[in-house]
Amino acid sequence: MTFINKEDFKRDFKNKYLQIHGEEYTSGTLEEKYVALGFLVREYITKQWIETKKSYDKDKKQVYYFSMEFLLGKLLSTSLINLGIRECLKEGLKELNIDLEELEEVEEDQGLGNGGLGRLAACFLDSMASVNIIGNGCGIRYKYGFFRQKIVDGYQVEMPDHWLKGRNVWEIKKSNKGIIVKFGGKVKVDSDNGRLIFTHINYEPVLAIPYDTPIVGYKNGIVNTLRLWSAEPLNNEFDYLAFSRGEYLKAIEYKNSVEAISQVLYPDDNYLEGRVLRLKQQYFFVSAGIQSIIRHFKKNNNDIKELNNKIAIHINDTHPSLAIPELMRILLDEEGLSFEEAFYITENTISYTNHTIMKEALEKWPVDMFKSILPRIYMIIEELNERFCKKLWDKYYGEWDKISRMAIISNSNIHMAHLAIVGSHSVNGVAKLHTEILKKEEMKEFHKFYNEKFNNKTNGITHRRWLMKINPSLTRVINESIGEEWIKEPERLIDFKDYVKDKDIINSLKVIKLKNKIALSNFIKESMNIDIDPRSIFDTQVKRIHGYKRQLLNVFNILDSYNRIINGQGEDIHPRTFIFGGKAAPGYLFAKKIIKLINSVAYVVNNDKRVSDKIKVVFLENYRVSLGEIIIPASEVSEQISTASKEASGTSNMKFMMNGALTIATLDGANIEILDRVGKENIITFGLSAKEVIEYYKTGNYNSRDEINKDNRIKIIIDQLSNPKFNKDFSDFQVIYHNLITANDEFFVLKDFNEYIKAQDTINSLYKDENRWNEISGVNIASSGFFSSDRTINQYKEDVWKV
Ligand code: 26Q
Repeated sequence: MTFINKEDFKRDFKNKYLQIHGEEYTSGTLEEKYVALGFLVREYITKQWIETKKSYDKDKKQVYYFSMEFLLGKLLSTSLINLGIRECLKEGLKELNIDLEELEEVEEDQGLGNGGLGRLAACFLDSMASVNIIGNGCGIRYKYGFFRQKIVDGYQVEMPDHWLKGRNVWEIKKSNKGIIVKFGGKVKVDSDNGRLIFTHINYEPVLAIPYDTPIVGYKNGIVNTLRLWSAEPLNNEFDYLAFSRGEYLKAIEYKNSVEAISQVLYPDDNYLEGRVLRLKQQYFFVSAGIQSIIRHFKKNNNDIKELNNKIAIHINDTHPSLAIPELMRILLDEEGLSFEEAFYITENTISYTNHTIMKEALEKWPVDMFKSILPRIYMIIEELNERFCKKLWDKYYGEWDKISRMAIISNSNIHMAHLAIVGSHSVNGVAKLHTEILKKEEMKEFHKFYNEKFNNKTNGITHRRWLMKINPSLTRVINESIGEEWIKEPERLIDFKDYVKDKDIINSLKVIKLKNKIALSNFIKESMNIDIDPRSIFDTQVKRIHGYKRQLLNVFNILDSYNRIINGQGEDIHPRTFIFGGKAAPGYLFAKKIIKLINSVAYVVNNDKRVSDKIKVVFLENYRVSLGEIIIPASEVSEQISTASKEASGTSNMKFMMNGALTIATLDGANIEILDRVGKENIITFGLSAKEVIEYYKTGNYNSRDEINKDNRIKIIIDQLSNPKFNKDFSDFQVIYHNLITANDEFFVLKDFNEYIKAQDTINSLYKDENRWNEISGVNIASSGFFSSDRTINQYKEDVWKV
């Protein structure tokens, strides 16, 4: 029962095609058909969008999710699934000789994010709409998303992602809802009857124009909004400069400097580069977002002091933490509240998620730079800092070191995490272990001071995309055994556990996995011309390339297997295909060398007849949401091997599990909670614990050379790094060598090597019993419901947003 039937749809489609392209659909290209279908679907969505907006009860609390990144991927098929009309449209199109899946392929990925944090924001939007929260996204409409990766001679090459070159059928530009954001200039201070009045003068105005994208809830009639802001020059300003004073070049400079703000997504993750433009991006979207929230709020409410009861603003990491002083600014300078009143409202409106404990990722801005770009915001931060330090003085009188460690401003830097903690009522980590480390290590002094603010919200993923969309055959088998209730209540997937010993189910799981593996093999054959054996174990590590994620450890296992096979000791090694994907930050040399190393090893291994029926290695270029959607359902081993304590949560671990892969994991991030759910027989864990890693860092008692001396296998592998067979350019892997030896192997690759190899051997022996393997696979699927982002969002809703 839906709002459209096949015949009406066919008529609508033909009309839409005619209206847009001025021709009959029969002669059109795939692109033209995609565009017509996209606009038609948007029209269907718009009816529900308007209904949703009308139904906003002005007493009901609204959530705004602020994020520098939203990694949506493609929207057509998930929107159709959520509308409940995908099957109907598919059949209708088929009768018009059009293949829906071919059209879905045409859509560009919306890649406005780096990795986990950006994809999490996208999963959260889907879940908010699906669990009936009025939840809006707020971010930046980057003209260029995350770069496209090409592999040339084994090296990563970055190309621009011009994702808007075709037509974006989803966004709607709201030209009449522009907002002015002010940069630079000075603050004039006057006194009016003892009250200070702050006026921002001589600033550079930037016009923020919103583009709205509909976010469709699952079969509930709800359509929320993702609002992305684009920076434009203020027209009259441009004209004025250009034509009345003839300062043509100045006008062009102004235009360029403004447009630069929403030009490109910064491609760093878990690493901070303190660029002026990045700071401008942050203030730009936060200021536009907060101003528009207040404007909308005041339409329905006359008491600004009610703000925190009607609005919850969530900040995705510290990147949007200027929301705190920006909201303060509006409450102080525009609404005339006292500092205490403004702070009370701000603190109770804003909540903050931390995604990392890596020191090099913690944001800080030099005071001088900050002051010149955001003079009024700086004054507010200064005052927040003074008041906060005063509280610290009262409590910790005499402990000056502690006070300076906790201050928002210290050593001429503004510490954004401190600002975020002080200015919000909730601070959460993204997995149990991560939250514990925040409380006991990284933020322990803040945790002592603000005990009640800290809480855990283990991440999740939307099962609508990461199971229903990408693995329809598995979805069918689940539905046929336990019914469809799990779709609305994903934790009911656990009912599937009763079926995992069933012969027919085990057989179906086998058949489905093989089918998905064949599809991936075909994709690899077409895109890289490499033949892989669908009967081999598909072992996958796809994620950003980073030292702490330890792709290097994975490579060491491959080299060790290679050496064993060549020495005639590889009988127990089951044929395996090692699949990699992921991008390195363009300035992160070590990560780029890891990519080169994987490709060099792939070249040697894939071309050596002695091992080619046992191991294959492929690095798939340009890993992105839509590539993950092909790789994940075809994978059998999920590599989650970060140095314990470093991966805040991980979310690909959840995606693989939900599609029946077995996890080989360190006790890090959400891996621990996967273990808790599946039980130790159904996951393979190895390596140092977080406690041990932290202890080594504290004592400095680790020496990587000891590991090399102890273990001849490691010695051989390290020698291979400089063997011309792997390494035509001798200097190529010096950075890796240096990292392991001179820099004392900061991520404990060598320390965990032996246990990792043993864990890999366990996989080889488990795989021998196909039935047992698939039973474990079934347990993983059945236990994955907890990791639906619907659960996560409901927890935020209850504990943090109080909607
Ligand atoms: C900061 C300053 C300047 C330029 C870039 C950045 C920047 C950009 C992106 C810093 C960090 C990121 C992304 C971080 C990220 O994706 N973290 C991951 O978040 C996931 C969702 O919570 C977790 O599952 C992962 O463990 C965590 O690594």
